Amino acid sequence: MKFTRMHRVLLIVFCLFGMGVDAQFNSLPYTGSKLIRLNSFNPELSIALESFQVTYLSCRSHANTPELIVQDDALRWLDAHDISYDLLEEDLKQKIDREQIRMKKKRIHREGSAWYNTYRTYEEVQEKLYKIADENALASSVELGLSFENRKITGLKLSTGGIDKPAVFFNGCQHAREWITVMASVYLADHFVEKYQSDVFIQNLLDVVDVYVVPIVNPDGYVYTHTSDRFWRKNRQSNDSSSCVGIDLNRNWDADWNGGESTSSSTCSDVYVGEEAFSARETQIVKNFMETIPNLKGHLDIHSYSALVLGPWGYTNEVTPDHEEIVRLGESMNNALSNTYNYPYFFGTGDADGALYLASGTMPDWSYDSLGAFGFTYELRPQSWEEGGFELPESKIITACEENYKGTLEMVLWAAGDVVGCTDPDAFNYDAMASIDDGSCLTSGSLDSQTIVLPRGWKMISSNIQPLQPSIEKVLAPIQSGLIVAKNGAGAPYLPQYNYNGIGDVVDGQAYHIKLKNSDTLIVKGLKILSENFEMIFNEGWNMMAYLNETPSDVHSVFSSIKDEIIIVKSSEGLVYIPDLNYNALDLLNPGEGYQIKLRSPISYIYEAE
Ligand code: 0X9
Ligand code: ZN
Repeated sequence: MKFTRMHRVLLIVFCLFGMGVDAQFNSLPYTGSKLIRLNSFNPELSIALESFQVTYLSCRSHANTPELIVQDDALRWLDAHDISYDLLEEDLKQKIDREQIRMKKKRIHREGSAWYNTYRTYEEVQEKLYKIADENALASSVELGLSFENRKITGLKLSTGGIDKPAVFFNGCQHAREWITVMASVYLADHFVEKYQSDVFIQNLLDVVDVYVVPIVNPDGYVYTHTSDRFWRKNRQSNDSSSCVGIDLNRNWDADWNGGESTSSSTCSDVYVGEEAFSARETQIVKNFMETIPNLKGHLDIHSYSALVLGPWGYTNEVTPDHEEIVRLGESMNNALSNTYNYPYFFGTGDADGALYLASGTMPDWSYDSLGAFGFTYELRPQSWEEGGFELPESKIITACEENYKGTLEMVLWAAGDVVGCTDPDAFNYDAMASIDDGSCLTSGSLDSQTIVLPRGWKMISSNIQPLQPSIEKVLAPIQSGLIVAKNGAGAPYLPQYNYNGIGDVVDGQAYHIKLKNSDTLIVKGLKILSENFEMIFNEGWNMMAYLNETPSDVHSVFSSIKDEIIIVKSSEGLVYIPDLNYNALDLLNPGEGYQIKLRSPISYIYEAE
C-alpha cells in the first residue's frame, strides 16, 4: 500500500494521541536542547551566559558547578572560549518524551501505594486529596483560594479538633518543575492519616499537633510543566508591559524581598521577584491562609533537587536568635532523612557552607520572620542530574516520599514539645518529662517472664529474657536466701553472704553456674531476647552459652551451621555432644539451662530460629 498524504496525517494524529498529547508538548521547548555541567563558575561567566537562553537547574551545584540547559549557540561560545563542561544530556527532548510515555503506562494504577508509582497530574492530586479527606475523620480539605488562572489551591488539615494547638505547615511545589515535592507532600498527609489508624504513637502525636499540607501552591505552573514546558519554574501570571510570563514564587515573599541574593527584576528571568512582595496571586493567598493558623510552630517548604535541609536565614549567612534550636531541629530532620535509606542529605543555614546560594524573598524566611514559625526548606532527592534531576526515576518516588515523611515527623515531634516517652506512672520505664506516650510503656502485665526450676547443689543456668534490672543481685534476688554462689564463664563470683558482686550485670547469651542450699524456682522478668537475631560471640576453647529458644530443640539442628568448629558441647549434668565422633548423649537443649561449648576457633554465630 502506498502512503497517501491522508495516511500520513492520520499517522501523525495517531502518534500524537498514542503517546499522550502531553508528550508532544511539554518537551517542545527543548527541541535541540542539551544539558551540561560547567566545571567552574564565576560572576563574569554568569553575565556572559545571560546573552544566551540558558536555564539553571540543581541548586546545590549552582554555586560552583551549575547544571544548565543550553542550545548549540551557547555551547559554541563555551567551546570558543575554552570553558570546560560535561555534556550530561545530548537530547533533552527525548528524555522528557520518554518520561511521559512511562507515566502514561503507569497512570491507570492508582489504588493504595500504586498511586506513588508515577508522577500525578494536578487533577489526580486534587482527586486524591478529596479522597483522603472523605475517608478519614482526621483529615479535612481546605481551599486556600484560586490561582492566577483560577485553579484551586487545596490543602489538607489533619486535626483532632481543639483550639490553639501547636501546628505545622508543609507545602510542596512553589517551583512547578519539582514534581517529586508534590508526591512527597501528598504522601506525608496520606501516611500520617494511615498511621493515625494503626500506630499509637502517631495517634498520640496527632492528638496534640495540627498538621497542614498543601502539596501544590503553584497549580498553574504545575499544569504548565505537564502540558507545555517540563522545566518551567515560576507561576503563570502575566507581567505588565512584558511578554515574559511568571514570577518566581520563592522570591516574592516579604523577607529581604528583592534583596539581590539570587534574584532578578527582569520579568523574563527564572528568579523574577515580581512587582512587589506578594504581587503573585499564589503567594498572597498562601500568606493569607498561613496568617490564620493560630499557633504555627514550624513551616517546611519542600523543593528538589540536591538533598539538602536548609534552615533560616536563606538570604544571609548571619545566624538567627534561635540558631541553636534551629540547628538542633535541622540536624534531627537531616539525620531522619539521611538514615531512612542511607542517602546522605546535608543540613545548613544561609548558603549551607557554600553548598548553594543565598536567596532573597523566600517563603521560609518569611514564615520565620513574620510568623515566628521555624521555616525550613528541603531539597529532596536526587543529589544530581545524573540521578535524574527533576525527573527522579519513578522507582525512587516512594523512597523519596518515605525519607521526606521521616523528616517531617521530626518537625511534628519538635512542635509537640519533643517530649515523647512512656507516660504511665505505673510503668517500669515511666518518663516524668514525657507528655506524649510513644507506646513504649512496660508494665508488669506487658513483660515477658521465664520460670526456671533449680535443683539443690550446682547447676548451669541461662535465660532467654533480658531483665529490666540486669545486675546479678537483682536477677537472683528471688532465690537469694538459698544461694551460696553464682559464677560467670570467667569464674568471677557473686557471693551474697559477703555482699560481693564480682559479676556485675548479667550478659545476654551467657550462662552462669549457681550453687543452691535447697531446690527452688527462679522467675526472670523482662523483655524476650529475639533468638533469631541474636549474635553469639564465642572464643576459641571453652565458652558458656545460654539457650535462647522458648522450647527444647535438637542439638544437631541448633549447631548445624557451626558443626565443624565444635569440639564438644556439655550440659550441667555432664551429658556431651561430640560431632567428630558422631556421639550425642545430649539430644535436646532446654530453656533455662546453660551449656559449655568448646570451639576450634573464635566465631560469631546467629542463633538458629525455633
Ligand atoms: O532557589 C530556590 O528557591 C531554592 N532552590 S531551588 O533549586 N528548589 O529553586 C532554594 C532556596 C533556599 N535557599 C537557601 N535557604 N539558601
Ligand atoms: Zn525549588
